[in-house]
Order: sequence, then structure tokens, then C-alpha cells
Amino acid sequence: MLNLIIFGAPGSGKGTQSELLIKKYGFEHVSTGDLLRSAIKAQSELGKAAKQYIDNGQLVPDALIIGLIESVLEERRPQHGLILDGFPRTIPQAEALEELLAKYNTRVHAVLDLQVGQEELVDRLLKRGQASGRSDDNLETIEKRLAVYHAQTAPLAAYYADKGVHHAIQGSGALEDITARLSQVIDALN
Ligand code: B4P
Repeated sequence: MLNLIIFGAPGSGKGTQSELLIKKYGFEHVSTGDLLRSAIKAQSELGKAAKQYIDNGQLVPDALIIGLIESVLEERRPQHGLILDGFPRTIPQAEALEELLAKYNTRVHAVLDLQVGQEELVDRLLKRGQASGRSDDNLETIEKRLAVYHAQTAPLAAYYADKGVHHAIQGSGALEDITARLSQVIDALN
């Protein structure tokens, strides 16, 4: 089974396309953003620690995220195939993921990097903010999240290109066209 990372800037469609791919292929979905928002809602220790970072547009510290992923992988055995959505977001997270997957004798098979222009990203997130009221979808926080993405997360594209698993995917346009582009890569791996 395949372990995929769906990668891209905030608003690039990671969550949206993950859901469509799960319907099509039946992967397990692991979204660190969703897990953190659930932890905040449940007012768990993790949620309390994560809230201030998310509301400020910053990344939650690596140690917290890596601990979270470790327990999720224990629960949902990676042999069944995963879509990791929003993780890893830093080089230390990527290194930790490699070690964790190796424990299950598996690895990252592909990184699907959704590429969308900056203006469109801001536009999508502002629209979502109006509809969902998500605390980090306001202009000031969106701009911070995009800056954090460029500084801390975008370097992962080169990290995974070096490993031969990075795929750049045009992330603008109709949802089904983007799913078709992602599927081409997945089908070629299968
Ligand atoms: P996430 O929940 O991962 O938030 P995100 O990067 O903004 O992406 P999201 O999944 O929500 O949006 P999508 O691209 O699907 O993380 C939130 C916060 O949690 C982070 O800022 C950070 O603080 C923390 N966090 C999470 N993971 C972490 C980690 N590993 N390490 C440290 N901190 C972490 O975009 C969706 C929007 O675009 C939707 O509104 C959708 O309708 C729209 N859209 C999608 N496709 C479209 C299309 N083709 N055309 C038009 N609109 C489209």
C-alpha cells in the first residue's frame, strides 16, 4: 500500500483533494490540522498548547506534532496506506516520519505538491473564513501562515526531490481536473 504526502501552501487544496482521493482509493486520512482542531475543541493538553500557535499563524512545535503522529500511526497501521495531509511541515518532522515509517517497514512513496498562486491562496482562505469562521482564516493570520510556509515548509520540496519522490501538481482549476492529475501519479505508482 502507498503512503502519500499531500503537500502545499495553506489553501492549496490539501484537505479538499485528500477527501476526494480517499473516496476514490480508500486511504486512511491523517490531517494534523484536523487533529489539532479536534484537540482544541476537546480542550485537551495538546489542544491548549496548540491553540496559541494556530491562532498566531505559527507552526505548532515539532515535539508536539511528532508525538501526535507517533500515536496516530500506532493506532492506524501504516501498512494499509495513508494520506498525510499537513504533515510533515518542517525538515525535523520529515526526518522523524522516515524513522517512524521504517519501524513499520514502510516509507513515503510520493509527495504530491499542489501548486497555486499566492493571490488565489489568499482569496480561497478568506472565502473559507467567511463561511467557517475558522480562527486562522483572517487576512493578518493568512499572511503570516504563508510567510511561515515559505520559510519553514517549502524547503521540504527540495528535500523530497532529492529522494526522488516529489511530484509538482498544478493545483488551480476544477476540483475533478486536479484529482485527475493527482490520480495519474498514484496510478503510475500502483
Ligand atoms: P491546516 O489545517 O493543515 O491548514 P492549511 O495549511 O491552511 O490547509 P487546509 O488543509 O486547511 O486548506 P486547504 O489547502 O485544504 O493547518 C492549520 C494550522 O495547524 C497550521 O497553520 C499550523 O498552525 C497547525 N499545524 C497543522 N499541521 C502542523 C504541523 N505538521 N506542524 C506544525 N503545525 C501544524 O485549502 C482549502 C480551501 O481552498 C477550502 O476552502 C477549499 O474550498 C478551497 N479550495 C480547494 N480547492 C479549490 C479549487 N480547486 N478551487 C477553488 N477553491 C478551492
